Amino acid sequence: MSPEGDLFGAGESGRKSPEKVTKPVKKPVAAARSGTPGEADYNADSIEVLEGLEPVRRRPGMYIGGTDEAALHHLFAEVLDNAMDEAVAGHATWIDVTLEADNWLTVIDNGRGIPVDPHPKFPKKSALEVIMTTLHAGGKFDSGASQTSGGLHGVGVSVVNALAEKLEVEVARGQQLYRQEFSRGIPLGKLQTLGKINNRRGTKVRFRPDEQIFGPTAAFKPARLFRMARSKAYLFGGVEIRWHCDPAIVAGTETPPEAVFRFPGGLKDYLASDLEGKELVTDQFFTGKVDKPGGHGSVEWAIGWMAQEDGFVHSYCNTIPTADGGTHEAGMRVALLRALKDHAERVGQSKRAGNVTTDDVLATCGALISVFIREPEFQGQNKGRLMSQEASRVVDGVIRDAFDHWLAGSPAQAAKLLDWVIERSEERLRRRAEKDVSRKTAVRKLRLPGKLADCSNTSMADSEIFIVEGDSAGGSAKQARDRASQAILPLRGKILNVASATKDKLAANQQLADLVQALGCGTGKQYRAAELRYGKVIIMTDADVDGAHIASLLITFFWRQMPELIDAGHLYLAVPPLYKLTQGAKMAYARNDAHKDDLLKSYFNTRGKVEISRFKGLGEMMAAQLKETTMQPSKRSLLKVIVLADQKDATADSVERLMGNKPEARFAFISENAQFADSEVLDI
Ligand code: 0R9
Repeated sequence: MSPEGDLFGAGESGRKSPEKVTKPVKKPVAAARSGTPGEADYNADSIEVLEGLEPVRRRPGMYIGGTDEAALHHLFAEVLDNAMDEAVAGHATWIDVTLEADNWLTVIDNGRGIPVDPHPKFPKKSALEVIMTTLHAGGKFDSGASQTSGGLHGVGVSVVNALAEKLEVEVARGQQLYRQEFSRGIPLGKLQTLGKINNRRGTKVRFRPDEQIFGPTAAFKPARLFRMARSKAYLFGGVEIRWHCDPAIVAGTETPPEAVFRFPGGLKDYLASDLEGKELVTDQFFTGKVDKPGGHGSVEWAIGWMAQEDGFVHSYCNTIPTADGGTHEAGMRVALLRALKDHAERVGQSKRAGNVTTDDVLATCGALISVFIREPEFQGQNKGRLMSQEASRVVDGVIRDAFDHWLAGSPAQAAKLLDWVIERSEERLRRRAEKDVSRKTAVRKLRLPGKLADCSNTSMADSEIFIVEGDSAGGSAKQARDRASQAILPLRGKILNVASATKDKLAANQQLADLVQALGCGTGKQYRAAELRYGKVIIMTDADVDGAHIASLLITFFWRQMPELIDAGHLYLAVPPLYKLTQGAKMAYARNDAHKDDLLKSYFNTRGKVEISRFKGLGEMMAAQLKETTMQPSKRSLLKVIVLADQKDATADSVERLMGNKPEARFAFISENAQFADSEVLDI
């Protein structure tokens, strides 16, 4: 490469960099070799280097987080960050990025140039060679200007060198042009002095990632490089980044082959491009930039509240994305919340704003925050969290003051924002309350008996439960029901007669325990009306004597254990048919013999033959029949079980006599009432 070549030609069209801090260059190291040595041409130094960078090649994941696409692009981030450091320190004004077709990537800056003086510790080597071949070497020579501590949070450019099949560095410094080449971290020769140059300075790094590490198909993605380069320009308004890409690679894509990124508006421009076309809560963004006195760092931010979208916070330290947030983000969150609450107090809204949290403030806001600090400390898996405590304090102070001013300066905007955030907090509380209810419901559902086929409605008013006897009736009822509003609880076998059972027997009875659990309202003194899960509790038994017996046992249970449930009018009896009557196209159901006789006389033609079939039980009915005759609210009849207020004692007495554990009382009752009894009819 000739010193008059185009190496830094790109810079001529750019702005001149300030020369203020350029150090006097010591005698350049003379080129030691004329040719380019092959890989096997190791000398003692190269073996030393190999040992130094060998861990990187052996375990790249430890240094760049893997060997995938993200890791590959980390190489670019590292080189770009070094160039950015030089720009942020005020020594470079432009950076040039070029992607070639065969995966060669070049980054050039117009900074001071990497120092080429002999290294104090290894006087035989230049500083440049040492930083290219020694892990974590950057800091040792760094005059302190480097703020990022290396793009990959300290791993340094030597890692890129170790993982590059080939890497070339050119430095223009002190009117001389220098060059050195490396392969897989090993110098292919000494630093060469190529000759004199005028009015140019800076560093160029050109490299091709090693296929041995990243695989033969790994290739830089132009769109990703483009985005990374553009975002750096947004983060530091004082730099111009020029993008070039072989047109063949981006043909047919949205990535242009050439672009210039220069955003003096900094984060404000960045946010404007991010939120382009989105509906905003306030017309203006809340933005600002404050340099700490004495050049000790700076804070820049841009925040906009969106009306429809979920929010995001993107934070950066020294232009490096801090994906896991950290102290700067924490400072911003606290500042926004406190300033907004202070404002709420000033405008007499402190009560409404009482429950507002940082999450409410940030829920729909797009926020960018960027800090520049010396010697930042990072933590986390990928060192993506800023830990420097100072950042939290500084950001909190700076943003709180500025937000106070912003809110006070435009009351209309502040009112809109405050309303918006308060609504978010109210909505959050509402959602939490709903979640609590559904969690409680879910917990209760878990405790429901296994054989209950519950309905999906959760409100008592919109749901009813059918207590049916036997699995086969339960099966028909499940098919016939409306799943949303009708639950089915099948009970198997005879129900315990609670009027004659001991307390122990009652407590041990699984059927009744299931029933109590399904209803959810407890029994006896523990009865809680508000917890009853169904508005109608419907006993549905066969329309025969056995069915009537079971119904009476269940009613007895409710009378003894949940009298309030009867008093409140929740207990019903279903009225299933006993007969089906057909005459030609005419059809009717009769619930008992008397009803059947009535229908025969009044509904059917008395001269014709009427077919009468008797249902053996609910389980034998087709689901559609059961639905139509007994369960469907619009067609069915229900009998409400009531106890007249003035007959409570008489009822208690009758239940005791009929159902109690004194057979002689029952016998007497039957003898007295036998004349009125109709064995097939249950009239309640
Ligand atoms: C194209 C990508 N650019 C770079 O990698 C790059 C590194 C770099 C640099 C310095 C200047 N420009 C750079 N570009 C530099 C110079 C001086 C002091 N610190 C930094 C100086 O002139 O005194 N360096 C980054 C690390 C080092 N230089 C060092 F460790 F070698 F000092």
